[in-house]
Amino acid sequence: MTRFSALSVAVTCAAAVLASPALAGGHCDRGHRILHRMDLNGDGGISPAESAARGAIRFLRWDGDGDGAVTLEEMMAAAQARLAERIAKRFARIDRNGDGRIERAEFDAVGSERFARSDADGDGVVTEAEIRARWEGRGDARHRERGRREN
Ligand SMILES: [Ca+2]
Ligand SMILES: [Ca+2]
Ligand SMILES: [Ca+2]
Repeated sequence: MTRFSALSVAVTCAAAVLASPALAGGHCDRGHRILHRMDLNGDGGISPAESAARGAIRFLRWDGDGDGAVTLEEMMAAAQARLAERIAKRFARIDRNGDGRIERAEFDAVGSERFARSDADGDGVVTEAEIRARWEGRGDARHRERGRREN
């Protein structure tokens, strides 16, 4: 998604969310998250200055050597750093005893727990509604996590 279309979604969803807050947890969830991230002064809308500020932060993050230009290598390095951070966190979550190895039992335990969390009503079957509810919840969790990282 280009920055412009992300902004359009955010603005459209902001209007919908303001009209009906219940929509915030539905199909506008992504737009709502984008809006929340970009609306720096919290007035419920994204100004050109806020959009530019968001872009400037991303540019600074990408411009590893700070020479005012982003090379492909710098963009790759930024992406790899993010990916490495994500994988390290995931590894730490699965490696329950922290011995630096994911044993099969640790791996299987995570899978069983994931299934149990998804099967909200505990009937032994994960339905589409349960999957959807879980993904919407994850979206909120990621939003909170991102908010923590950026603050
Ligand atoms: Ca550079
Ligand atoms: Ca382990
Ligand atoms: Ca179920």
